[in-house]
Amino acid sequence: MKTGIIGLPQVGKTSLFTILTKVQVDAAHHNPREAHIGVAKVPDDRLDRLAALYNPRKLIHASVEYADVAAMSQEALKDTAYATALRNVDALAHVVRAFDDPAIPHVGPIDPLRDIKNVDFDLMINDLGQVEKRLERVEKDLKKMRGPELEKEHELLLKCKAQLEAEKPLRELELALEDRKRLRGFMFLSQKPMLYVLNISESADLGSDLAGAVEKYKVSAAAARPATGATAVCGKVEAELAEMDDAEAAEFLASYSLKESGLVRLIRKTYELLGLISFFTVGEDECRAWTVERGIKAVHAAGAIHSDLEKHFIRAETIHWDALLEAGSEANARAKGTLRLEGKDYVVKDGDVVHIRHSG
Ligand SMILES: Nc1nc2c(ncn2[C@@H]2O[C@H](COP(=O)(O)OP(=O)(O)OP(=O)(O)O)[C@@H](O)[C@H]2O)c(=O)[nH]1
Ligand SMILES: [Mg+2]
Repeated sequence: MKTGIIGLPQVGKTSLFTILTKVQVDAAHHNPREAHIGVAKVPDDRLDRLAALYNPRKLIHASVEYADVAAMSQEALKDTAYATALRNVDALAHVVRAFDDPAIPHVGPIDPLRDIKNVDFDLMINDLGQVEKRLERVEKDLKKMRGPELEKEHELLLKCKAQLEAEKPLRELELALEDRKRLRGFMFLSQKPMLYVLNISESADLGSDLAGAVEKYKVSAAAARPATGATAVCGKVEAELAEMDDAEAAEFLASYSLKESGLVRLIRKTYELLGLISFFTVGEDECRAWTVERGIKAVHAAGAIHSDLEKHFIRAETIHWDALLEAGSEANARAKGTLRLEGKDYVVKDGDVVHIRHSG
């Protein structure tokens, strides 16, 4: 699962990418049409607290992948390499300029909602081009020979076309599973989940400025649409934070009356938007977060750990992370009856601690 960091020129995409993934970008020696790829650790206080209980030799957090792509424009989207890099991501994080800085040019006055609409529009135009190209082909083929599958595709493409012409992104189209499969190969840009990331100015009251930014810049309505979210960061402060050790960072955050870095929220939001959850495995050897899709059944979650565990699955010993902390140990939890034995079809919850019993 990969999230593409997109946005207009000079809004802070690469800065954010670097802070998130610690991957240094050498702009001078890089083809701007290619994406940089990096991995960010998903901060998880629940896992940290479990680790404090087990004191494991290894502690492994979940991770999410980010891709930093060149600035968005109609022109850039015409470039096949650029469009392909974008199509290959699973979600988009659109970094929107909301910070003041006369030294960094921007297209006109600072207006996040305008930028959001413009970039969304460019994505939809690109999809519309794809749809029209395919429609032309399908209509030609239909003239030669009618077939039920082709007719269904035709109908679906017309639906997409109408949606895009109404300036609505494809992610808002309600589709049956079959139709979603039919569209999969197109990797439409406006169908991907979208997170708007407001990059705001540094201020003395950054805590409440971050909390209020989505509202202040009138992005709440846009963010409330299906498969869409919004959050705010302050790139400048995050860059300073990235240079500090944990104790310094905590003090620095407190001085801005912040509980956590904006980046932590950004990563968590990305995770949510991608429909991902974490479950944990714990022990003295290793405490680890595993990433799975929301709604996954225990037997398939076991497969995320190892395919043998899925094949030879018997039961999943399960307890929610906070119940385990409260009990103090698995033995206590078993005695209290809070450690449950779940079968194959149990739907794993975010924050479950799972131990797979298997016959392998
Ligand atoms: N004041 C201020 N400047 C920032 C912030 N974030 C980035 N910048 C500056 O803006 C400039 C562009 O930052 P980048 O991170 O390269 O932006 P980008 O979106 O990757 O730019 P392109 O890839 O060229 O489109 C740099 O000079 C940064 O130092 C911020 O939060 N506040
Ligand atoms: Mg950049």
